[in-house]
Amino acid sequence: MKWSTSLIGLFVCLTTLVDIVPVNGAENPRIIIVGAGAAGIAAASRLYQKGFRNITILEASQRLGGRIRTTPFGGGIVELGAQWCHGEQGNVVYQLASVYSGLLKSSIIADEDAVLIRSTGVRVSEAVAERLQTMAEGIIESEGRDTFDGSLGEYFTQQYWKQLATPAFKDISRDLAEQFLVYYHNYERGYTAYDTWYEVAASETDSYVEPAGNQDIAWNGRKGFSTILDIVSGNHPGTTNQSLTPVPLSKLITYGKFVSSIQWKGSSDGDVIVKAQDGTSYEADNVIVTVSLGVLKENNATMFTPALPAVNQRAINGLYFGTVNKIFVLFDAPIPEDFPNTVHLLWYKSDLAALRQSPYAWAEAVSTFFRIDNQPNILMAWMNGAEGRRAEYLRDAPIREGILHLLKIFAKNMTFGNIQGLLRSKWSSDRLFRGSYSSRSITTENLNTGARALGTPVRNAANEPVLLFAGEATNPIHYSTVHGAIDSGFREANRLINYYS
Ligand SMILES: Cc1cc2nc3c(=O)[nH]c(=O)nc-3n(C[C@H](O)[C@H](O)[C@H](O)COP(=O)(O)OP(=O)(O)OC[C@H]3O[C@@H](n4cnc5c(N)ncnc54)[C@H](O)[C@@H]3O)c2cc1C
Ligand SMILES: *[C@@H]1O[C@H](CO)[C@@H](O)[C@H](O)[C@H]1NC(C)=O
Ligand SMILES: *[C@@H]1O[C@H](CO)[C@@H](O)[C@H](O)[C@H]1NC(C)=O
Ligand SMILES: *[C@@H]1O[C@H](CO)[C@@H](O)[C@H](O)[C@H]1NC(C)=O
Ligand SMILES: CC(=O)N[C@H]1CO[C@H](CO)[C@@H](O)[C@@H]1O
Repeated sequence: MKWSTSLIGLFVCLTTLVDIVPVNGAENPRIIIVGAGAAGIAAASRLYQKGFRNITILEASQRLGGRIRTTPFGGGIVELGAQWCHGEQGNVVYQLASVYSGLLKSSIIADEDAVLIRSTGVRVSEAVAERLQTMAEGIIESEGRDTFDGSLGEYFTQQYWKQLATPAFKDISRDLAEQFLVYYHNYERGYTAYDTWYEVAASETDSYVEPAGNQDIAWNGRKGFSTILDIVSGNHPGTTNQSLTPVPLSKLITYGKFVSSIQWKGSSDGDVIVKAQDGTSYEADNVIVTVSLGVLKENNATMFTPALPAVNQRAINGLYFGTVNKIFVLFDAPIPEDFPNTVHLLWYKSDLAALRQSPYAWAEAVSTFFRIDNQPNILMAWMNGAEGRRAEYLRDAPIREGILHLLKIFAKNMTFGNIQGLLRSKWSSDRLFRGSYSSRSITTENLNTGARALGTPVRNAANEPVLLFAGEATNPIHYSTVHGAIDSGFREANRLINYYS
């Protein structure tokens, strides 16, 4: 770090003014942010608001947003990544976006209860479905998990069969109970991004704290969820918040820079040296790394020189990074009116066995069909687990046939239009992500690590935070979400703001 004490003193005097008078010139600390996803943009914006001007965002792809990936399709947009704002209170996405009228609205999936359909095409009665769902959610949220020494799968199945043995559930057939269990596991592994709940500890050190309020809030407008990036950076048209200076993102971001090496110690002048795969090299006083946990896992051996401290390494190894994918199917006619907003698939054992022997075996990955907001001709399927990950390598044709096969089974009596187009995510095979979002496995707990460990800043000999980590996986209470990513970006920007003040 090249700031002399006198300069720091000067900066202290200026900090009260910087909101209005940005500090310019070479004395500005040079800050590199790796990754232009939600966390990177939030960090850049917070620093910019506080007068930092020498900010460079290195982004490997040619677009901003990362796992916010709003994509034109079917005359409107779909979200290949983040889709819903989950909750209102204590959710920075809601807090920032709800001041603009008409941007957010309750999603159609919040309007009605999910419908369970069995592989005979018969629906489970609403009352029974609700009792089963409430019971299952109760087990997931129960305090007994905390003291259970085993996997979530073991805990859940034990509790589930215990409940089913009680008089309250004596009307539920063994068949239905088994079908529900298989579906619920499939859904849950998509929702929380792991392959099976037997690899997840029942008791988690980092427990997700759910922001209160509606968990299914959708976006209106042409830019969908990516609107939040405009809002965070003061670039949303009609921004009236005078206290937010528009951040010139196109000037700060350099695209096509896959950062392959960060030398955080040992340079002659104490600079951090960041190298991109194309051979270009950058110097900085501080670097905020926001790449996904999947990217960190894959590149850990070569990305940092010297190797990261044990606390960060253990977190990279121990935290889990799972995959969930989406398929959007565009029909030339609206989805039939009888088709519910959310449909969970319940398999009879023999039907599932037949599926596994069929050319559509991959389709076991699908737990749920959703209608999506503002797009009456589009159906969305979620693909979970290892089968869903493998399906990334299939061509579109077998995916399309598999979807039609599922609809023939679960929507027997309904007539869909012709398929006009297919769009799907491939989060695992994409080297810029290597998965969808972070979660916790038994290894996470055994290594006694977590989001805080991953987010521990790396300091040089002078105790300056030279290498900082943001991104959803570093958020101990809001991991796996956009609000978690934004909070983490603000957190690391604040760390530098405090350090320099
Ligand atoms: C299918 C899916 C559904 C989701 N649904 C929701 C939802 O409904 N609601 C919700 O709140 N959240 C949801 N999420 C989670 C949410 O999208 C993420 O938590 C959040 O967007 C992560 O932001 P980030 O900034 O931490 O990381 P990222 O968005 O991954 O940003 C990191 C950036 O770094 C870049 N990069 C990677 N490697 C390098 C490198 N070596 N050098 C330079 N740049 C690099 C990447 O291209 C990327 O732009 C979903 C995610 C997925 C995948
Ligand atoms: C950032 O710092 C570098 C090195 O001191 C300097 O060359 C460059 O002009 C600075 N950029 C801005 C925008 O201040
Ligand atoms: C299809 O069957 C379900 C229940 O089995 C019923 O609710 C729905 O109305 C039927 N739809 C049509 C188009 O017949
Ligand atoms: C305006 O921006 C400031 C700084 O980011 C923030 O604290 C405040 O909540 C914002 N106000 C509104 C109404 O969005
Ligand atoms: C943090 C860390 O070093 N983890 C892994 C890095 O990559 C090598 C090789 O892939 C693994 O063996 C390490 O455990």
